[in-house]
Amino acid sequence: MLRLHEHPLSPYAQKVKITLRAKQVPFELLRPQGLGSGLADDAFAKGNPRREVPFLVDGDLRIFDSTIMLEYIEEKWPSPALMPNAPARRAMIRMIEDVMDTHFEAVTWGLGEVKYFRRATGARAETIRARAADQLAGRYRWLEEQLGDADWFTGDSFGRADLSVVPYVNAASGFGFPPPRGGALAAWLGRVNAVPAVAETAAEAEASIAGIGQAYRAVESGGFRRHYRDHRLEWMIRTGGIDIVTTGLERGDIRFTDGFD
Ligand SMILES: N[C@@H](CCC(=O)N[C@@H](CS)C(=O)NCC(=O)O)C(=O)O
Repeated sequence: MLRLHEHPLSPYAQKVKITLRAKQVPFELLRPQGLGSGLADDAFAKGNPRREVPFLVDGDLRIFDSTIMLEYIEEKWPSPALMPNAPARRAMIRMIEDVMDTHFEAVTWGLGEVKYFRRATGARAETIRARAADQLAGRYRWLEEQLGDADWFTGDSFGRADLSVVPYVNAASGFGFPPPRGGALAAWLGRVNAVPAVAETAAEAEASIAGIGQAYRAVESGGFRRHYRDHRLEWMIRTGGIDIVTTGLERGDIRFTDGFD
C-alpha cells in the first residue's frame, strides 16, 4: 500500500490526500517524528533529501514534492481524471497550482509564523497581519479572474486546480481572511469544501490546529528550528521581518535548507 508521510496542516500534503481520496486509492498515513526540528527520523529522511512533507513511498519509489506526486498519481491511476485533456487548460491549471504553492502559500505560512510561533506580537503582529490582508486581497482578485463564471477552476468538474487552491484558501480563512463575502470565490469555496475528499482532508487539518497552540514554546526551547526558504523567506523580509530572520538565525531557531550537504 502507498505510504504518505505528512502533517495534516501542510497544504502540500492536503493536495496529495485529496487527490488519492478522490481517486479512491488506498494509502497509509504516517506522521514523521521530529518534523520541523531539522532532525527528522531515519525512515522519513531516507530518500527524502529535503526532509519535507508530503513524502510518498510506493514500493521502492520515493517521491518528494506534492506537484510531482500529483503528476505521478494521475499517470498511475488515470480514472477518475482530475486533469482535463486540453493542453491550454492543463497549462492554466499548472499555473494556478504554482501560484498557490508559492505566492499564496508565502502569506499563509507567514501568518502561521506570527500566530503559532509568535515571531511578532502586539502592534508589530497587527502591522504584519494588515500587510498580509492586503496581499491576500490581491491574490483573491487574481483567483476570481481565473474562475470567471465557472463553477470549478479545473474546467467542467472538480479537479486538480480546485484541490490545489482549497487548502490555501481554507488556511487563509482560518487566519481570519476569507474570500470576499458574496463573491464567486466564496461560492466556490462552499462548493469545493462539500466534495467528500476535500471535506475529510479539511476536517483533519482543522482537528490538528488545536495541537499547535503551544508550538512557540518548542521554538523557544530550541526543540524546533523553523525552515525559512524560497518564497517564505522572501515574504518574511518584504513584509517587514528581516530582523526576525537574523535574530532567529543567531538564536538557531531558524534554519535554511539542508539535507544535500
Ligand atoms: N514544494 C514542496 C514543499 C513542501 C513543504 O514545504 N513542506 C513543509 C511543510 S508545509 C515541510 O515539510 N517543511 C519541513 C520543515 O519545516 O522542516 C511540495 O510541494 O511538497
